[in-house]
Amino acid sequence: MSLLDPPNAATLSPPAEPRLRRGGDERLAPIVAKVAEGRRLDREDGRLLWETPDLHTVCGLADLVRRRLHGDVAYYNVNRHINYSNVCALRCTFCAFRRRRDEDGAYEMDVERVASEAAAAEAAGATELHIVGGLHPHLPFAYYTDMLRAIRASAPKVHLKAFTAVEIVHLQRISKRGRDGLAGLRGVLEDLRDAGLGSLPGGGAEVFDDRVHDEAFKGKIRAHQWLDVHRVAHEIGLNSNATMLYGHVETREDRLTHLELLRQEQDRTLRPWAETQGIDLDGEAVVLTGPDERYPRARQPMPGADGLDGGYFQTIIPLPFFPDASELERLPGPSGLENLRTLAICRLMLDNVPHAKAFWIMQTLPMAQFMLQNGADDIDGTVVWYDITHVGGAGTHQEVGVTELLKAIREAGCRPVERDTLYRPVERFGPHGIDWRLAERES
Ligand code: V47
Repeated sequence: MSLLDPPNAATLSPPAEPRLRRGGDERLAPIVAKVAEGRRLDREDGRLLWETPDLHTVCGLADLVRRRLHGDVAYYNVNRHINYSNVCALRCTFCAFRRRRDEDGAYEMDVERVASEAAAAEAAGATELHIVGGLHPHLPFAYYTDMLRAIRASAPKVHLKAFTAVEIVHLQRISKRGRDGLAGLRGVLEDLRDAGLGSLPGGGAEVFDDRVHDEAFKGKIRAHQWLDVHRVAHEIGLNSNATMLYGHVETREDRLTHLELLRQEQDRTLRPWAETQGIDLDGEAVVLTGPDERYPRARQPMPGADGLDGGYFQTIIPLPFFPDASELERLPGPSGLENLRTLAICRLMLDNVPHAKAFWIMQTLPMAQFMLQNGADDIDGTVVWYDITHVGGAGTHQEVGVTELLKAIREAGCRPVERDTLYRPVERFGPHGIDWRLAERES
């Protein structure tokens, strides 16, 4: 084996029982005991996880629960992002993507262009399109449903993960259902689903706090509206993701509130399923990260599982704030250690969300690789074009091939598994690795 060969995942030792390392922060002992037993961490625990200098133990615990959930598997996917327009009526101070309609660099794609990009993505083997844009003041609701239908026609197999909750509320308004409350929201989501929408991405959540909202993204939807959109999406059978944008004007306390609100919502969603699975609830809490004996049947929800009527949050994606070219350029953005700790704490506090994603485009591939050993089980995909942030001066063209993703995952001591958007394993066949089908799940 040359020094450049990645180590074999099988050479890594299996997860140890959680314990405090010698010289570790003794205050963490009760948290270690809770993780060992699969009991929920509370807000005080969260505070300590942020405060302690013993990052080693924090990351070790996150790695342990990640291994309980996923063993040595690390997920990636073959995807493309399409940002159909950067024109946006909002003025979020952290955003360097938005343009006014009359501003240099403003663009909007017509439906044909989006459909042809989708066809090219499918022809290149992508299983997923991630489609988002700004709140365009003039495009009508029909543009969005036409776009989905046109993609369905030009790329019938690809999964459409599209529109943040912020866009969905905008669509509710422009389709004149703003006054119909949750029924109006449901109508919009049903129309989009019927036109081809497959799931919702996690964007637009930022940080669930009113002060931060007013300072950094005034005019955007508030926490309860973001949660309403995802709840209704789940009710009509769509899965979704959740993000947390951190490292700007929020406090660590605000981040804990954000995670608690997501956790509460997911408890509510998953409780009937957990009861069907005989999962031993921790009071009202559905904890998926405990020791094996707490899960007589399935440990994790899968689409269409017994007792599961609709969708749920699949993955938490902590997004580190990048100040470059935004109105908050004066801020430094989070450090590497803060990124690592935030990921680990997300993994530990969000014990009822099956996956934690280190989005390599924002974390960088070397950091995402490291995160696979500290709580993350997913590094997202091949992406190709990414417009929202430009990390370290990167251009919009950011592509890593599957070979590079595989190498990064193996080097981290993990076993790469290609997934579709719903975390079902994908199998490639044919001469160029472009054809794909869903694989049988390992038991
Ligand atoms: O909502 C905007 C964030 C998000 C900046 O669901 C910024 O699988 C950092 O949600 N610095 C969009 N972040 C990205 C997103 C996402 C990405 C990958 C996968 C998934 C998924 C979702 O990007 C926005 C906002 O929170 N963002 N500006 C910035 N300067």
